[in-house]
Amino acid sequence: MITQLRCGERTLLLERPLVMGVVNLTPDSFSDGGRYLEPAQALERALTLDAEGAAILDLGGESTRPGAAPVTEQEEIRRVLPVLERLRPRTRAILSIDTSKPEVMRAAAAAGVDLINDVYALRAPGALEAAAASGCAVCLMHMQDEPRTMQHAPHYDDVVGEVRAFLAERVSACRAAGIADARIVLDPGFGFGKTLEHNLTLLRRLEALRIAGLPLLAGLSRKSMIGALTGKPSEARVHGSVAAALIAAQNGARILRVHDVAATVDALKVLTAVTDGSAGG
Ligand code: HH2
Repeated sequence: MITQLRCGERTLLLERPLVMGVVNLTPDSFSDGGRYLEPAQALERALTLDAEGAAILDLGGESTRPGAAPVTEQEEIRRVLPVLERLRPRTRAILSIDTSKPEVMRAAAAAGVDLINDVYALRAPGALEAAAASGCAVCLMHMQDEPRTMQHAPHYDDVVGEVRAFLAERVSACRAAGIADARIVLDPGFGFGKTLEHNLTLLRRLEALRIAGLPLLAGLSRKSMIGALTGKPSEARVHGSVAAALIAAQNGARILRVHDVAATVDALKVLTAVTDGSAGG
């Protein structure tokens, strides 16, 4: 298994599961939309998540929730860049940009971002080239359909096999574009064109998605599957989300994308203490 992720000039060690904290700079994200729209508020939020132990801070200027309104390149850059520029000199955390647009990737890379997190897995025209040229690490996520319609009628004959085949194809496309395996992270895309059953199957069989030893990322935090299982609204899904993150880590995920960083970091400390000790008996 690959335990070092190359992010430009930097290396992220993935020997143990790490937390990626979500900073949404959007008016309409499903769990925290509109709360951190001003650059100063967003910066403060990012620094709080950093202090809580996030190894990666993921900044997003476009919501991908079902039915969310699309955002132009210029608007996305306007939302994200001022925060990135102020954040870069103030943290050692890996900075990630959650985007699918090549122009945004280029602007973010110039501002010092280390990782490109793309829910379209670099399928937009020019995205592969922009990511390759950036030197950044990339996260390739599976999505069936597109955000506007993805939850209408998700269907798979074999959800694990199909997600795996998609990710394998995207890894090949990255390699052909000059992105080395040491720069790639894979993500099944929980909630992106999936029913509750599909999500549970993917979580149960996460390890089957490891392709060429590449590290896996899981984003389960506050998602509707947690709501379906607990009956709670998004702001009250912390406990369910921590449980899901822990299961994902036990099943092989090395990066957990979460809103509730402090709680997840504590839970992972407990898990890591148990798994680290297991080798010595
Ligand atoms: N989920 C969301 C956004 N980006 N990126 C990856 N790699 N994996 C995920 O599961 C993932 C993601 C959706 O969550 P959130 O950012 O909270 O909401 P929104 O898209 O509405 O901003």
